[in-house]
Amino acid sequence: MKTRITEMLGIEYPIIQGGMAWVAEHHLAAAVSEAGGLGLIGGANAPGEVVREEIRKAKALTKKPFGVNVMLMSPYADDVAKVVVEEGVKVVTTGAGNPAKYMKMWKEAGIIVIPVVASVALAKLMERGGADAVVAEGTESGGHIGEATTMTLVPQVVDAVEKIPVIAAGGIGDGRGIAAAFMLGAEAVQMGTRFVVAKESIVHENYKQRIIKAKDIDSAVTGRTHGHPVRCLRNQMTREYNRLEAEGKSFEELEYLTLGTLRKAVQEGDTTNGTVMAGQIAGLVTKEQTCKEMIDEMMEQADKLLGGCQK
Ligand code: TUI
Repeated sequence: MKTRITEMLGIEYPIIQGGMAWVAEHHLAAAVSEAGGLGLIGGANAPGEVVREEIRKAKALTKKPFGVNVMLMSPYADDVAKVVVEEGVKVVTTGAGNPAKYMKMWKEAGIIVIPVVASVALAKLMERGGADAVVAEGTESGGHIGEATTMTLVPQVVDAVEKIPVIAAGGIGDGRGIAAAFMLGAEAVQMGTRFVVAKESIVHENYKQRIIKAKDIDSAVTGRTHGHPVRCLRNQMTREYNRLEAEGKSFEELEYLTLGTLRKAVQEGDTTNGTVMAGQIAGLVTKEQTCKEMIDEMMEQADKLLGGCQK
């Protein structure tokens, strides 16, 4: 399935792994790239030197292309932005903000820049600023989210940009989701939740099992009232957060409640008091597989569905 995205990135399949904080480290990124997709290392809130080490470890595991996600709300975003240039990273995606101030440096270094956007306005701004593609991420996604759904956002972004290809994200977990994204005009997908449970993923087994056991209605959003909505699976933490949020507690007090809770869930397996970030598609994810098994299975399914449309 050749698209402008597979050609631009030099990958076999139009599947990009999300740059998930604490989850998207070198083992997962290398496994997705080895399986023919594009693996990403998530810069998240990590210092530049930690990200540099991750990049070097991924290079040791795969000769195929992989990328780095720069989380723009990170206090270390400036450092990580420089590290990707110094390490010769081929592809950079950005999240949770506007990457305009790094664009010139990245383009001069020959980096393929793909901002994640949650609105048409930012997509257009990014194209004018020199982005090579955009990821249009719907509110079904895990983690930090925008308002529009994938179904509504993707075709509007496809129509709004003039030249660059669009990657769909949010709520995609199998070949049907990939085929649907292509029907909306996307030329690749970005997926996070399904890859969290990959055999190569280093997240705690409790976290994987929480996703595997999740039902359709298990998704919750914290922080809406303060303009920093984060989607995760509901548990004691989200109930407590939403209770305090309804009481009108300040953003600072609520943030304190969630400090370090993603790490607690991912590394220590505390899925009761930790933050179990995952997208709404968690209910569809039912088994642990290798990244290659996942990608082969999804591409076969998508190919069958799209076969009749491509002729
Ligand atoms: O970035 C994400 N997802 C994330 S980042 C993250 S780390 C975090 N941890 C705790 C609390 C908050 C963040 C977890 N998940 N997705 C990409 C994304 N970007 N979704 C939405 C946006 C976005 C939103 C607003 C991009 C730009 C924007 O405004 C741009 C502007 O003009 O500032």
